[in-house]
Amino acid sequence: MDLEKVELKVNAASLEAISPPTSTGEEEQELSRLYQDMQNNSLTPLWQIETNLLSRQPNPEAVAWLWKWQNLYEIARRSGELVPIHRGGDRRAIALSNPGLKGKPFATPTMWTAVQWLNGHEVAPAHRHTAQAIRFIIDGSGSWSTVEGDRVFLERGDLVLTPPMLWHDHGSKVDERSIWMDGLDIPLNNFLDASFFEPYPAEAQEVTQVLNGTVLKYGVGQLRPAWEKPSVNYPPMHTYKWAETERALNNLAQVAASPFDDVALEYINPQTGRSVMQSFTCWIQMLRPGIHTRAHRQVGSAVYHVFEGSGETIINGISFEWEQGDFFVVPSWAWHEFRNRSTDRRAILFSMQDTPIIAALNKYREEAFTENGGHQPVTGRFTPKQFQ
Ligand code: GTQ
Ligand code: FE2
Repeated sequence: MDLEKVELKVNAASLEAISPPTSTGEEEQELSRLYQDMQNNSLTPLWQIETNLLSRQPNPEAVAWLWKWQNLYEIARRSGELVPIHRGGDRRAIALSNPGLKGKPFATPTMWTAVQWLNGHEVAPAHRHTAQAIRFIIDGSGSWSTVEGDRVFLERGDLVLTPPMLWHDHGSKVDERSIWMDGLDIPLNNFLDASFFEPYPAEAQEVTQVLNGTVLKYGVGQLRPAWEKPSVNYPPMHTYKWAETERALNNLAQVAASPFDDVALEYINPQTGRSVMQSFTCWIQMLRPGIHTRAHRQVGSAVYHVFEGSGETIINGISFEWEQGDFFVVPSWAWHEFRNRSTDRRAILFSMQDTPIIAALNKYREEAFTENGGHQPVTGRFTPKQFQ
């Protein structure tokens, strides 16, 4: 549990280790000239950085963190008043910026998570990009997303997918504002130097089929229009409606649950069984009243949004108390367990996790916490920043 923080710096001990004890002043001078020449020639000796480079276990820069809904909402609302949506920015999205990531606007090393605010009667203009995207609707009704000509109306709890290079715009014909969570693989996409982006020639796409057509055509999931081929790269439907998701949670709760995550479901492409995006997966989980799960840890990072209820996640021994609307991050290889202290209210968490990319590269590992009945000793409490 105590991750050793090994600093990247020239280590005096290792310098001594490689110079013979009998070394003369002249040899030491030679050696320091050697290191200087390495630096001048853009070279680095492995023997001085190895412990950090090949750490014994993941040593993430991202930290466990919690963002309060009250703050997010207020800041998004004020942005809605002061900041128009225009081409170039395209979206009124405010990114959760992990304090461990040195000012980068990313929630974890692989994932961008933002809160997006759309005023009534606004349009967030159409564009497409190689970054893979999802949105999970938090509040407001009457707004829509059009993905590749399919327009879907958005309600609380819906998951909307924007696979790579599909045109998408969001808009509204009602007075009420809409607010949702955005999840994209922007940091991974940029790390791999794979970013392409194109604005659409018009503000919004033309709608090319019946409204909510994607849901009508594919929403049941277990049946496919017989004349179509299975959709392999990403799911055939762009939207997973909350009513279906909730039904699945309630059904699963009658049958089985995970000791680590309680009643947890992964959104999948029903035609392949795979995650909705290649670079990250989405989960919905219900923590039943009174549940306290066992701790475990995995390679890969996760961002959670509290869709409903309140509770606690203990991450590496620190208690993170959350309530509806909050967001929190679990970094790679961090012990974590969930608790719903309420005796009568369920808690529901939506999350995005970078497991698919980790697993695809054969880097996935997980471990259960076996001591103390599977529960970590709590050594502290996270104090969230409160909006002033
Ligand atoms: O809604 O299309 O948070 O393209 C970042 C980039 C949202 C979007 C974001 C995007 C979008
Ligand atoms: Fe986009």
